[in-house]
Amino acid sequence: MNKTKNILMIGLLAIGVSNCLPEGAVPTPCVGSCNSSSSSSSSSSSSSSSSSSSSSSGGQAITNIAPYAFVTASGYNTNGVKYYPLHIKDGLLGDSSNWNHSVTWVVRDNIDQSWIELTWATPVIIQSMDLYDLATDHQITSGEVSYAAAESSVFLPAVHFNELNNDGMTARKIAGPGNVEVKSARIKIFNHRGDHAGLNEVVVYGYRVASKAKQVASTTNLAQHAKVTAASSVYDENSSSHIKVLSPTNTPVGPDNFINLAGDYSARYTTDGNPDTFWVSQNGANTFIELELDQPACISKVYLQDMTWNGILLSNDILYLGRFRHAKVIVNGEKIFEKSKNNDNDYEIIVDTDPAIAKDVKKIRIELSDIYGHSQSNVGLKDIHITPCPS
Ligand SMILES: [Ca+2]
Ligand SMILES: [Ca+2]
Repeated sequence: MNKTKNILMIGLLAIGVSNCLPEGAVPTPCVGSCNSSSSSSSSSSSSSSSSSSSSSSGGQAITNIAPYAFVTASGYNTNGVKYYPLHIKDGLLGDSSNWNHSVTWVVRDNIDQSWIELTWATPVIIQSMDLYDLATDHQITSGEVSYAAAESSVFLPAVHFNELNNDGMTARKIAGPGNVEVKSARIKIFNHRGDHAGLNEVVVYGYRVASKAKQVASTTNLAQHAKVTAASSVYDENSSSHIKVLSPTNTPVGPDNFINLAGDYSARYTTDGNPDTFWVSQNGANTFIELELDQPACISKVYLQDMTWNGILLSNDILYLGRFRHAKVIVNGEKIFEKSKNNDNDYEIIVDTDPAIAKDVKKIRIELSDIYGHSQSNVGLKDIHITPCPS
């Protein structure tokens, strides 16, 4: 199976095609020394999905903290479809039957200098990390993970790893820095097999240090450190059975329950800081999205970037979108802050909160209403910016 040809076809097809995953590819058998681990590695053993999600350290539970990291990368494949960096923390795994452009990160150019980095809002403790390779015959064959110390920003000695498991569904475990507080983890690719490389998913076992969790820099966008936990149904939802969900024990399971997260217009894209990606709901005046933080934070403003008038390219048609005049922000399920646009031409709403009330926020629900424009049903958001309270 020629995956390179396949990805080019996907790119051509995907100029606007977004309501289906590419077809035509079949599961590719593992070729070459797929399970080789002949050379030594300083990383720990390679092939088991970790099951830890509830052990504790220092009184804080060890969980997957990847969803609460902001993800940046040296680049991503923009060949028609977009293999965005944030796909490594969406809890979704694509299988080997296609490229799964909406749940994987893929690089195409300068592969062996490529990197992807997870950064947390405040210091974290990391016990270990699971890396899931792309589920294609293209494979990362060596690399390293380096962790930046929270206090000094100096990178700790890197942890080298050899080839990732080529099935894309089996993790390779990488050692963490243990008790040293860090603020980011950078995964670098040194060698690969095939024409592309990337990751299906990254799971990071650790916790954000609770005693320092309020020391958020004023420039931090807390939305980028929040997990999208629920949203109105998504236009053009992608219901492919090729996508698996990482369960709470980080085992790939069936395609249930991933609505609103997979797909090209999913709710994830409101938290990536990228105005070119967006969430489109088809619920009109009942549109909502819910975000969750791993540690309580004080929030002072919620900035909502509306869609533009012009609509978005969908398959061969333009989908003309509605817009919203009114936004309601509900924190921790009880306190409500709201705001209306002054002018229908405004492309944003900034909802101010009361820091005396919104001081220990973990859950943020945003409701959009008073719809106008080209559609009474399809509204959405390009991006969300949540500003922490001044320290
Ligand atoms: Ca993923
Ligand atoms: Ca976005």
